Amino acid sequence: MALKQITRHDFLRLMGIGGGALFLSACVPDYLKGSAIPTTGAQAAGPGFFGAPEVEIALKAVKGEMQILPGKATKVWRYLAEVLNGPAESLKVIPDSYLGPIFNLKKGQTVRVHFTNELREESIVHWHGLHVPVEEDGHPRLAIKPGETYVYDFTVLDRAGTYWYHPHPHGRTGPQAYYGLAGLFMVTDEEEIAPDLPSGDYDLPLVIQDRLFDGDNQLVYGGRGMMDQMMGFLGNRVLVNGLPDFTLPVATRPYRLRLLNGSNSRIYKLGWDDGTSLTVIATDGGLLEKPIQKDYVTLAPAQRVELWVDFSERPVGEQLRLVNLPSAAPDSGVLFPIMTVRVEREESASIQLPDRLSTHNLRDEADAVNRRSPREFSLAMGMGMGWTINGRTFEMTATARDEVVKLGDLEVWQFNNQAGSGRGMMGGGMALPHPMHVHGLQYQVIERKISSVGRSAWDTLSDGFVDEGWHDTVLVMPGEQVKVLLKFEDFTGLYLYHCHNLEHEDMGMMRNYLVKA
Ligand SMILES: [Cu+2]
Repeated sequence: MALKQITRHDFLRLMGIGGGALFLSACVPDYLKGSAIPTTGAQAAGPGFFGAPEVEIALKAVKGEMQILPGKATKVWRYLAEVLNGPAESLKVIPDSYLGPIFNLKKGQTVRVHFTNELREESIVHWHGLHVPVEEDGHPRLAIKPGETYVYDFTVLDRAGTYWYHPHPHGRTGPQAYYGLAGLFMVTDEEEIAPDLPSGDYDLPLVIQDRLFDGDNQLVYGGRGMMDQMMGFLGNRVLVNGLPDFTLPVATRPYRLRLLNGSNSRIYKLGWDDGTSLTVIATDGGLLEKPIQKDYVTLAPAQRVELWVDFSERPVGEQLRLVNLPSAAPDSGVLFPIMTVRVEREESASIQLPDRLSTHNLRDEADAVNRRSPREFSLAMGMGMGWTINGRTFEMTATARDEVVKLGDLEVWQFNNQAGSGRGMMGGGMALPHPMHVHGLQYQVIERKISSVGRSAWDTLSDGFVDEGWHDTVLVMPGEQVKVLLKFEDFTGLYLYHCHNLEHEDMGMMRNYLVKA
């Protein structure tokens, strides 16, 4: 039995026992296990907590069907979940959607998730953006076989924000997410409650995904072979929360819209079709310090952005479209609709956009241990190997010498997207945008530099970058160098960093980094 990997029979038995059971294995090498370093503060019960968790959830990945388009139902893969113990509101189902239930947890809560794989292939769940120990992070080496259950134990340590969860088995993340395996993971805390933000029915998640359907209403994936892998999957139809032609009925008042780009590879340039600017209040890692106005927002795969949208000046009956504006992102030359908002009823609300949203304890680049020579990662097409990071592709448990970091260190990482030779997209110098994700932490984006070769494409998207605040995924355009500032706290062991274009990731544009004590 591998680490915390139990059979169905054990799962049922465990249910009878209740909390407190810990599944530790002797067969996993120490360096892979990682360890919990006690954190300061009374709140930090820490991972591998003892006693019963405050919230216990059974989650499973299954195959099913959804009515998405008129006519025949679409075969999908789904996450289903139920609360075994704890508040019922810990899970919220999005009606009529293949998306998994929304986890709805409070900072500081201890959580146990029993994940059962009912697919016909290996899978494992990654809690995207969360600061959890390595055994809870969904590394592909922990993937479980059909019929098996993996038990996650962790404390929600992150600040309030819109995180998410999705599969992470090596080589199959793209198709598994594409067929429907993904869900949001919301965290709330005291700081978030302080500013008067729209809540309840006025706080809405919007998961944006592109899909391709065949004439029989079935999802098509990988049909273009090598092209799909090199470019990343690009669909011809946008779904919001799993629904086509999404229309959002609203009242004449402010809303909080939480956007996740849950697409495999598509980059969106989001704007309102009447030119209204967007008010951004949060990023991957939660609320910004203060709202930011943008003409448009660039949202790469896995990124989240939250908007404050006030419909109070709009007459009942008015329609507004959120659209993808033309840009140099792959397959994005034309404007296409994302969703329609329809003002349906009068309603007054006394809340106003707060000047201040939260306080960030931002770090200073001057304090980084490698401030003079950042750790550099070259993103490029390798000869005959597809996309590479520093000339390497994924190895399940290996780290190179330059991928070992020290617990407690603050570091600067610099992603260098090679611009290519300018010989065209499919020539020797193919260059594409890469949304770079680092597991287990939130970082700051501190600097961008664009080469003259990449400048014209960059100019079509760069005003939409929201670099303020906390991030777990940053878009690195061809010819661009992006510096991020990250700190390795609390946990040692093997984490991942990779491109979140899921086809690039599945091809191996992913590596481990090892946090050593
Ligand atoms: Cu990539």
